[in-house]
Amino acid sequence: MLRYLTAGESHGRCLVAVIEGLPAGLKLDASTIDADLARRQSGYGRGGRMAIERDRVEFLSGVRGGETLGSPLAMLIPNRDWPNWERVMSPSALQGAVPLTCPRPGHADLPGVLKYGRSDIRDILERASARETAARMAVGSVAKVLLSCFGTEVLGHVLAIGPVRARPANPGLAALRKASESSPVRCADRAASKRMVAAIRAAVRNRDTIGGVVEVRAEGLPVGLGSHVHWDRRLDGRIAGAVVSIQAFKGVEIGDAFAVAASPGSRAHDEIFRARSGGYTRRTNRAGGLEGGITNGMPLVVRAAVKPVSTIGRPLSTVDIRTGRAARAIKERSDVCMVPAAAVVAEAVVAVELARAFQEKFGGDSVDEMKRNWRSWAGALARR
Ligand code: EPS
Repeated sequence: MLRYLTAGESHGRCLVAVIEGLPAGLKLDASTIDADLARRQSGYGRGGRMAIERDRVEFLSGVRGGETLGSPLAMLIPNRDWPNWERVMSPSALQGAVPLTCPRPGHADLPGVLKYGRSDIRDILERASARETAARMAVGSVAKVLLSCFGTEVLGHVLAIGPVRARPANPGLAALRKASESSPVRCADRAASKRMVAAIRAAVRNRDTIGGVVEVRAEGLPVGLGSHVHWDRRLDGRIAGAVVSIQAFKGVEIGDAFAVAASPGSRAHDEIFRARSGGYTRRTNRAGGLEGGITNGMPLVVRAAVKPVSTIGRPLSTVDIRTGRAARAIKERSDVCMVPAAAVVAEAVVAVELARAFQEKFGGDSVDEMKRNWRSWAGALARR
């Protein structure tokens, strides 16, 4: 089974990711992963930290001569900010670390200190921080390399920032990639991109933060990934769980879920037709590529809501956990908007879930074995 863990604090020495269950023979080059790490760092609205970090991955194990071995793949991403934090984040005696005691509403600060019995909020925020998504991005990047062996591509882009929404369009993945990757906010609609940048500027002026909506699309998926038979094998549930597990994500829909909830059944589903080339096809994709937790051969469409960053320049009311008195929340260096980064992190976690589903369906200890099983499945489907 493909699975992974990450370790690392935001201002600690480094981030680490370990992936287990990758097939042998996957061609991996650190530069591919570094390119995705750079995508995650870009986007209008990021704070001062991104000027410090230049995320790069180092393979610690699991790769030899540019190919995976089937053994655990361990990756390390150094934190360039570490020298500035060595004293505050030291694993041994702390020197000059002032405890943070005013929790931010919306952050893990308060439930975290209560749950873990801590008196310094830093003990919570360091791991709750979205810095951890750099490690998840590296894992997702490897998953995308595996998916590309089977002609599957995944892309995250931005649909809305604050009140500004992109015009609905579905130009296909290649055109969507070109347009969104050249936008400062990762949005394929150029006019909306400009208004999104203006909305972020307004948030900066107001010393506020701003959230948005991202979308992940995957094309080239075979029919039959996931399963209807058990709740934890339904691919829609796994994808939704993975997406809302990303820092600051609060909501998710698959296909046109929320619009469909307001439609009659006769306009909620995707009618089935015989394809000219054999097999089956649809003229709509309201289900977003999944029926009964199983891929149906249509593109996967996942959208998600990202809340505004909870570190706000004009802090909200809170209670000081040391004194019990009313106070203002912590104001640390942070991002004003991280929705463009959130889109690529969502892409990464969806890619991981899809790669897991591929591995379950096509098995195999090597990429070649997986490919044989995949081709045989495609042949069997063509005869249905
Ligand atoms: C974050 C706060 C900021 C962000 C950080 C997430 O960092 P700092 O506190 O060092 O200014 O830049 O995101 C990253 C470092 C990153 O790589 O995405 C937070 O509190 O969640």
